[in-house]
Amino acid sequence: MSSNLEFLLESHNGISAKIAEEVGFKGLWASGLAISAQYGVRDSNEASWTQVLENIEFMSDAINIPIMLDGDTGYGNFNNVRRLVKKLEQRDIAAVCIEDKLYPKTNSFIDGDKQELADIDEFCSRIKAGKDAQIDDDFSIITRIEAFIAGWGLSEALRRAEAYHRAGSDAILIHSAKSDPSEILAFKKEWGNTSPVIVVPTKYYTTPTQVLDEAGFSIAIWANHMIRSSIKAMQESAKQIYESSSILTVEGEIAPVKEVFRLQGVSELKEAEENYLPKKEIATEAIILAASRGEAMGSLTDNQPKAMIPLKDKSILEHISDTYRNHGINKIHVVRGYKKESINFPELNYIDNDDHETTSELSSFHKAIDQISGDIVCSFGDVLFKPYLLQLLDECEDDLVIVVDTQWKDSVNRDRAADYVNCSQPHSRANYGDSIFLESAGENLGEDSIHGEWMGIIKISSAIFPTVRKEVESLSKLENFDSMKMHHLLEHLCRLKQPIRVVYTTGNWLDVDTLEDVIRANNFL
Ligand code: SPV
Ligand code: MG
Repeated sequence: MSSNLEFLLESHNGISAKIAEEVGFKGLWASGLAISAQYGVRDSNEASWTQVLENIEFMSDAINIPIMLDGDTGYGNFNNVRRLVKKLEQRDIAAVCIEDKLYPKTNSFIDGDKQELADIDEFCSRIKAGKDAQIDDDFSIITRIEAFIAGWGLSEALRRAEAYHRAGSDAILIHSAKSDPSEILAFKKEWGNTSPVIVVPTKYYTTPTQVLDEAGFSIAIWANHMIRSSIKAMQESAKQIYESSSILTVEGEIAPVKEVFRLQGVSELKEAEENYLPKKEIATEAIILAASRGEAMGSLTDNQPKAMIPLKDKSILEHISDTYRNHGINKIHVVRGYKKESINFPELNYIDNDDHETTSELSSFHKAIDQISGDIVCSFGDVLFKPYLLQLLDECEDDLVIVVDTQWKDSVNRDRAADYVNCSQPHSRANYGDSIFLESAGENLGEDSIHGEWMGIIKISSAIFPTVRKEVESLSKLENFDSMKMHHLLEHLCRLKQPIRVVYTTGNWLDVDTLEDVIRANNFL
């Protein structure tokens, strides 16, 4: 097939424009029908022309390919068209198509044969005024001939095409409501190459595209397929959610929230924030416990600890320290142990646990708090989490705060050692604003008493810090200290009636323990 024929896809708002651009369309048709429909109104100029302008401005901002606006009849006479052209150029719109009917228009597929056509001379005045108004030579005015739609024949269509061409029209859109292409082919045969001809095969959709190409048409417009596909998808989801009173079954069938963010360009905003926003000065320091090897990772940890395993473009440890830094925590201490020489980023502070082979988490923490005394947030070198969790900690004034995932039942840690917690109230019974405190923590809590899984993130204020240090000191005297984990400290503090505030949340973190987790982490980031 020769490649003369180009295609425009209908779009009706910023996100549909973006999607069309991403799949490869070189240009878009901002359909009047679809824009009206997404506003929930009829294609009868019920949406005002400024509402259309506002909509198309969002589309234009979202993409870099040209847009042809379906400008209906031009929203009035010559004066309205010239003002429209001016406003479209200001919004970087490449072309407008105006049809030879009267304002307010009706969609061509609703009793088209009863529709009144514009007087030819009057319509030509709209074309001329539009062409005179444009500043950019590349702006195009397409004239749409509705003669076939309104029940007139080929000679009327040609008579109009001649007149519009003489008035300055850049291309003709020849419309037809027939289910075969006979009308548009007959027109093209007579019109030849006098000016480019555009078609809208909505009704004669069974016509092979090759036929349109061979006939010499310049552009085929797929005029309403984005709005129609989204209507069907929304109807199916709405029905399913309504009938099941749940969102569980649709979850796998709809775009993930992450995809919404991607289409909105959230990552660009994150970068811009880095560039423009003043860096927050936060006194809090971070401790990352990263001394262990991570045996479950196999040969990936032969020469480096788990925290140094690369995920996407950087190591787990760099992802974690970036999360802290992006939150304004710049003083970051890393407790190293296994293959400590492989961790040497200059911007991080290091504390070594040279007994890493015979000791556990609490021993690493002990070594760290010997050297620090301020407000801290502590987390593990294999736990990725979203910055939002640090925000949750900030919002809590309490001296000791932990973040707990309520979705412990679905956790990938289900068959592994996980830090379960029992709290003063389960999430399900807590009211907004209730303060919830830790009652007990451990790997072996009974199912009935588990209220969530601790993500390993704890905030310790400078006010409580001396107490915590004293308690870690006293635990360090115990025979089994070397095998103690952080949850033993939590449990110990609970027994001492030291309030540990619990912040419940759902997801937004990932414990990277196994090779499958590495794959999960790639999606998480
Ligand atoms: C539109 O998409 O709004 C059009 C094409 O004008 S049609 O609906 O076929 O008239
Ligand atoms: Mg239209």
